[in-house]
Amino acid sequence: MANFSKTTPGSGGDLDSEFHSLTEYLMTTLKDQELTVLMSQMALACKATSRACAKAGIANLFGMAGDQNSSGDDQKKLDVLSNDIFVNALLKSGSCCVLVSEENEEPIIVPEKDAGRFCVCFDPLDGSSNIDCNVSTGTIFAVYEKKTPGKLGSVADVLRVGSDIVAAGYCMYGAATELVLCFKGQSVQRFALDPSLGEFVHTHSNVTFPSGGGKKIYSCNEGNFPYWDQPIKDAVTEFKAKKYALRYVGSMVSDVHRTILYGGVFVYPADSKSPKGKLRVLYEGFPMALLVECAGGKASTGMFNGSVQRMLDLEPTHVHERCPVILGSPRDVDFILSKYN
Ligand code: AHM
Ligand code: MG
Repeated sequence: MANFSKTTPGSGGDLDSEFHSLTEYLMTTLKDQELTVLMSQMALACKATSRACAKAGIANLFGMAGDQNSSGDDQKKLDVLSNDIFVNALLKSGSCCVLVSEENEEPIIVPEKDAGRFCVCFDPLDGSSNIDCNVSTGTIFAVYEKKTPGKLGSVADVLRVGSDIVAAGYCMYGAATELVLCFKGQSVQRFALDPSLGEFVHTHSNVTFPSGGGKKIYSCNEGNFPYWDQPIKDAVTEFKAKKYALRYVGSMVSDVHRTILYGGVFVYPADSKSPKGKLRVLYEGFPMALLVECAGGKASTGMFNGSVQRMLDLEPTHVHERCPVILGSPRDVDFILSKYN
């Protein structure tokens, strides 16, 4: 059996005779058939979405679909297609009872005959503003185990603290397609899609933030500076004085991926225009917070509803609720939070 606790070199090239796949990882480490099937279907949907993004130009998939999503944002063709891909794959898995998607106003309650133990909250294609100009986008997801009695799931199964999440991950559709995963109590793992094999190949174990905080990078939409509270303004002003670099893709998956690998901090704070911030708790804030914490980082809301809170301690009351996000290396998150003292 492969030892997934050690860092393995990138593999899966045409001449390699030994590599470890996501399928092997799931089957040998999870010991839970229903969760394995769920994650396999999730990976299949990521591959199909990756293919759709790669072919968008030639398949006429750029542009608007002509409708709006749960938050009133205009939907793009790829938003709609990727949502259909994930909903269909997860419904067919037989392991889900509730699905919450950014693209669906109401949670999908899976009929009893097809229902399983898990609830999945996901943003099928995050970073919509980047779709048409071919900048990286991504899928973000969190998995909960059903807690209410009976086979039929309910919204109460997903409106709970983030620390109840049993698995979280994101798939980045960039120069390469990468899947980054974390199961509760386990370390963060990276897989890259080998298109010629059609399989996610294991590339890195025990992904952690660089020691000491890593590169000095802050990542935020600084155009919102005038609307931030004073502690966030002070922190960003000091980052500049300390010669931090500003890096901001505008796709949460890319910005968080870089933050975990290189270090620094990603911030989407509350502001006077959006007092709850922009990003959604269930399928943006929570899964990223779990991954960041599992990688040795910190995730906070900053000042929110009167106190500075660990993000995973929030208890949302609505499936599309938003929260401010401050996540990254302890060095930089603690520095920002110290401004609230
Ligand atoms: P979306 O779900 O509509 O794509 O919005 C979420 C995205 C995140 O990926 C990103 O961090 C943020 O919105 C960027 O927002 P802004 O354009 O305000 O900087
Ligand atoms: Mg989104």
